[in-house]
Amino acid sequence: MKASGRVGPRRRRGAAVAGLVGLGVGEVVVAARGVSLVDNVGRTLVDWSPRPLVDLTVELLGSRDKTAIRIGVSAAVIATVTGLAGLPSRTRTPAIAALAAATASLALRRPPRSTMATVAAATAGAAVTGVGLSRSPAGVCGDAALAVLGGGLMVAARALLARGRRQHSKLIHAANASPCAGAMPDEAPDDGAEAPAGLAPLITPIGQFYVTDVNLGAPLVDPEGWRLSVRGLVTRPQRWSLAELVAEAEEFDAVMVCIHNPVGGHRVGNGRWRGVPLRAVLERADPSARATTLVTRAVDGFTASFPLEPLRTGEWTGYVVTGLNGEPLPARHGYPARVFVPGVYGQYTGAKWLAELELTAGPHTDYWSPRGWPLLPAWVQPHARIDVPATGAHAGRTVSVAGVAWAPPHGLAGVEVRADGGRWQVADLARELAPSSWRRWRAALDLAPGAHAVQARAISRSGEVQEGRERPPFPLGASGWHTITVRLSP
Ligand SMILES: Nc1nc2c(c(=O)[nH]1)N[C@H]1C(S)=C(S)[C@@H](COP(=O)(O)O)O[C@H]1N2
Ligand SMILES: [Mo]
Repeated sequence: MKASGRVGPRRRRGAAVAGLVGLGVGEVVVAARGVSLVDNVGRTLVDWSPRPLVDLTVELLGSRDKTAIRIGVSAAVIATVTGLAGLPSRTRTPAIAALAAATASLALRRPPRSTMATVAAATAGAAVTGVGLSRSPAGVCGDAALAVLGGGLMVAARALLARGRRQHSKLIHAANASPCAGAMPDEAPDDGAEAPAGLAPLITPIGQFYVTDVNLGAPLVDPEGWRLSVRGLVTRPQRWSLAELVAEAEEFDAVMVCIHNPVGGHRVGNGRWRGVPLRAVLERADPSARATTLVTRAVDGFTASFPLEPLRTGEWTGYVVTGLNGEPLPARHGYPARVFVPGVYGQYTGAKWLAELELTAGPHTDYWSPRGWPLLPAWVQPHARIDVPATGAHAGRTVSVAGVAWAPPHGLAGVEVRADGGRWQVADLARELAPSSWRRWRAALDLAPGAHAVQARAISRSGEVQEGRERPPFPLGASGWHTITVRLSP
């Protein structure tokens, strides 16, 4: 074999396969510990991405962004291995070792970490890749067989991770079966609305509730050893067990909105939550007079902070949440506990997978602050979304329009609809569950044959009218009126 020189397509193909098999071996080794190298590297790259790139990815890919990141990271590792194929064998081995070390250190940058498993995986992956690169080039069939093996290992690793998640979810339910749960809602929520097909449910089912975070897979927290510590500038530091929190939790209905939610979008969910009021949690710890800021810190290193005063006085109502829709908080939504201040956009509303509440003096640099987002919590803007009818052709002259609208924390005062920039017409509102909850609405519009632009806007109880000017999510949340096109046949 030549020690260096030009790399032919066969050699490149063989190297790509070696990279894939090596990565597959590494993924299987860590998956047993519930970790993925690819996911953790992806998470670090997301951390390092400039905000406009993150915004663009969210806009273009929506909930498929995580799959795209996984594919991108895997492809980058394989491409790097392919690039190393041309090196003389003397330098190739240290280069592969360096690639493995870089992968491991990128994967270990942020908690939660599994150092031993990550190092073992990177080592195993590098060894397999090294062997693969030093063998003489195989034929198409040999490479194809190895590629299938590598792909199979990647799939097996995802299956192991999924099994770990299922076991965790059983653990969650076992830990919350018995008295500490108390999470079943007293009665099914009802707003009296006759819901046409296509209208969002009053309470968003957990499976449809949007998920947004800076991880590629949810951190799985063991409830047994978990404690919520309340520390920093307090006279009585606290350590809450999950059972203690659950025992004091109250039910509340509220909508949670991601600041990336576009006009008319679905990065929003209306939940029936259970949580301990932050005011009570703070009172027990007794913040010192110097404390000005409450930092909510998660096991993934994410933080979101609040000015302390409005939370202490109850001007802003917040909770340490332990339950959603009659169930313990699902892993993806922050099990075992998260902070939620209804009315504040998701990225400011508190940490999921809560590890501690820290009281500090002076402002705190949060996860999003260095990424250019405003420092203070941003408040959800009043918003009306049209769910019905679907854009497209309709028969008849009267079109029934329906949707959901929200204006937390003060509540929704009204929704108005109009066609083709005409007069705003008041919509009927279904019964309100709570001011912070969303409300379903409907209206009938009489329209002539042809195409019409139908719009809706929300008005909050504090007198705020939803802004019609279109703005992107950065920096204060998207604005503009949701507009659909309805076509009436002649
Ligand atoms: N620990 C942690 N908490 C977090 C985040 C995160 O990345 N890590 N993302 C925030 C953002 S941007 C939003 S919109 C909400 C989303 O909550 P959900 O996924 O339960 O809908 O969680 C917030 N809390
Ligand atoms: Mo978000």
